[in-house]
Amino acid sequence: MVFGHSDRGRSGVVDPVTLKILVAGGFGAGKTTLVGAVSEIKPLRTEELLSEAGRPVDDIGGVEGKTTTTVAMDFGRITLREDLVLYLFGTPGQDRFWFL
Ligand SMILES: Nc1nc2c(ncn2[C@@H]2O[C@H](COP(=O)(O)OP(=O)(O)OP(=O)(O)O)[C@@H](O)[C@H]2O)c(=O)[nH]1
Ligand SMILES: [Mg+2]
Repeated sequence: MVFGHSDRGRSGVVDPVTLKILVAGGFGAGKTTLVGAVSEIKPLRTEELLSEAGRPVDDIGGVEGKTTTTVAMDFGRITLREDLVLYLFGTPGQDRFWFL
């Protein structure tokens, strides 16, 4: 669904207030799982397989069974009311993406 500016007087449609929520945390904390679990749309995911090159720098302690990681941003959406929409962004968790 695409939101744009509306003319309330003619169409009766109200521009929703949109709030952004950033889900941040360490590697494997469950950010992607959270966004996917609560989003009303199919979430945008940027999962890539963990690589051999990343083995020396990516700490998978505690989540040894994890095979992929977020490399850009997750995105999801929740419409709370007609005029109130949440945009959910999930950050990558690996240290090398800390700048994001
Ligand atoms: N026990 C438990 N496990 C969870 C929960 N949420 C997610 N997991 C598991 O923990 C792992 C977390 O995976 P992700 O959701 O990809 O974690 P992430 O924080 O997005 O990981 P990165 O993007 O790689 O930093 C997965 O194996 C999930 O199945 C939770 O609430 N409880
Ligand atoms: Mg993730």
